[in-house]
Amino acid sequence: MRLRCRTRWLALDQPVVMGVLNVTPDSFSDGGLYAAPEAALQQARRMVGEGAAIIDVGGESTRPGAVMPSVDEEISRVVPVVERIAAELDVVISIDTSRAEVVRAACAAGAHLINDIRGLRNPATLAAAADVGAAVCVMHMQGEPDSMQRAPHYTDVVVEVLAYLSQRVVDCREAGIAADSILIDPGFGFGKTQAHNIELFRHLGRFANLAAPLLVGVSRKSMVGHLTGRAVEHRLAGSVSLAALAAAEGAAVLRAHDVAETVDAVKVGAAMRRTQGEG
Ligand code: 8Y7
Repeated sequence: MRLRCRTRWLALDQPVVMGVLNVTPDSFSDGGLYAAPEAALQQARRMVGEGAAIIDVGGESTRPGAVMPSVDEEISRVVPVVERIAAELDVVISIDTSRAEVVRAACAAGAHLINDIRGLRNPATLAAAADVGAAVCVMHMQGEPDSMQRAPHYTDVVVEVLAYLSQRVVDCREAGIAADSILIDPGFGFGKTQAHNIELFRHLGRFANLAAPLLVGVSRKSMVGHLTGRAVEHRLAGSVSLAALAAAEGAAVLRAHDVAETVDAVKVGAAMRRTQGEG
């Protein structure tokens, strides 16, 4: 099994780790205008050295209350970093964006995959991704980052998220995205209560059996905080535990901040995966 990512193929026979690289001003606050891309590149080098197969570059903070950057601002944050990673590192470059202009600029600079927390619901964004031949990750989110945690509601969260993702895969294909260029993601923490997150995680196997490989992002999230009672800087053990469980349930890509530890965790989880026919 492999994912077609514009000019590259990503092998998914074993689960892989997507390293998180935030290039928002708050993430490199002491860096200044010229130091920021250099600091980001250094972090990308480190994550690739630790075994990341994908680097997810994000120029829009999804923290509730964060101000949306302008399109030009988002492009000026991500493009210099994408160019330098593409020139130097042998890795799939993912862009965390919802904007068509950013898709085009980032892919022209060397990006391969569009990771859109809004599920490429903007038709221009989806068309841009299809145009440039990028792979896509369609994530489920109820609401928008600013308001999504106010009152998440589902009749049956598993059924509803499964149906949404199945439909998005159809929509992506109809828009011209290749069948082997699509990842799906239930979107842990995006318009979900802790009960919803747990319910989704307990049924991950059903998501792993949909038409597209499954991406799971739980690293350092409040879901881990709820389970362990830990503040964000102390969620490593909880995060890698969930990563191992997700790999055992068939997740193909684990999005994580702590790459080295997550690489080990997914090896453990993948080895314990029960395949069809086994008890
Ligand atoms: C996810 C994500 C974030 C996730 C995918 C955080 C950008 C919040 N979470 N993308 N992005 N899946 N596909 O805590 O779960 O990292 S941002």
